[in-house]
Amino acid sequence: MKLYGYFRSSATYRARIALNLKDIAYQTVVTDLRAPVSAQRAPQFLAVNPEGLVPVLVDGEHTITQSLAIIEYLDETHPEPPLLPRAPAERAQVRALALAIACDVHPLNNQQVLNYLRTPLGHDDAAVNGWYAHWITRGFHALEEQVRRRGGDGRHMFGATVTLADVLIVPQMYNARRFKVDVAPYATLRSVCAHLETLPAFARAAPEAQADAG
Ligand SMILES: N[C@@H](CCC(=O)N[C@@H](CS)C(=O)NCC(=O)O)C(=O)O
Repeated sequence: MKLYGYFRSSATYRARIALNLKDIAYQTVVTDLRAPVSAQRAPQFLAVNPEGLVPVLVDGEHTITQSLAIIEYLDETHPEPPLLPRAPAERAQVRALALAIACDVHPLNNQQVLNYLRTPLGHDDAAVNGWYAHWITRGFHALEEQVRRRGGDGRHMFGATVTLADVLIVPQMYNARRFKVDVAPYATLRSVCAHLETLPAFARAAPEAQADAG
C-alpha cells in the first residue's frame, strides 16, 4: 500500500496509526504541505485527490481519500485487531467520539482554513491562534466530560482496548500541544494519550518518527 501524507498532518497521523495497529506494511509518498512547495496543490497530486488534501491511501487499484474512510477500509479488510466494538450501541459511541474530533474540531483548524483567515479575511497571527485554541478547547471540554462520565480505564477513550476514538485523539492532542493550547484542564484526555503514545503502533506513527520530519 502507498500512503500520500506529510509528517505533521494529523489526518495522515491517524492513518499511520491504523496501518501500524493492523501491522500493514506501506510506503509513504511524501507530500510537503509547506509553502512554497505546497505539493498538495500540484497537478500530479490533484490527479490523485482533487480535494488537495492528505492522506490518500492507494491499495492496488483503489485510491481512497478521507482519513476516516481509509481507517474503516483498513478495519474492514484487516479485521484484527478491531477498531470498533461489536455491539451497535458501543460502535455508535466510539464513532461519536471520533466524529467529534474529525467533524467538529479538525476541519475548523486545518491549514487551508487558517490560511483563509489570514488571506483574504485579514486576521493576524494572534487572532488565528485564538481561533485555533477556541475550537480545540470547545471540543476537548466536551470530550473530557464524555470520557470522564463513562468512567473508563484512564488509558482508552472507550472501554479497555484501542478503538477508532483513540486513533483520533492522539493526533488531535499533538496538534493542541503544537499550537500551545492549554491542555491542563483535560486530565482524562491527557492520561489516555500518555498511555497510547507508549504503544509501538502509536509511537512509530508519531510525526517526529517520520523520515520527512524536519
Ligand atoms: N477530513 C479530511 C481532512 C484532511 C486534511 O485536512 N488534511 C490536511 C492535513 S491534516 C491537508 O491536507 N491540508 C492541506 C491544506 O490545507 O492545504 C481527512 O480526515 O482526511
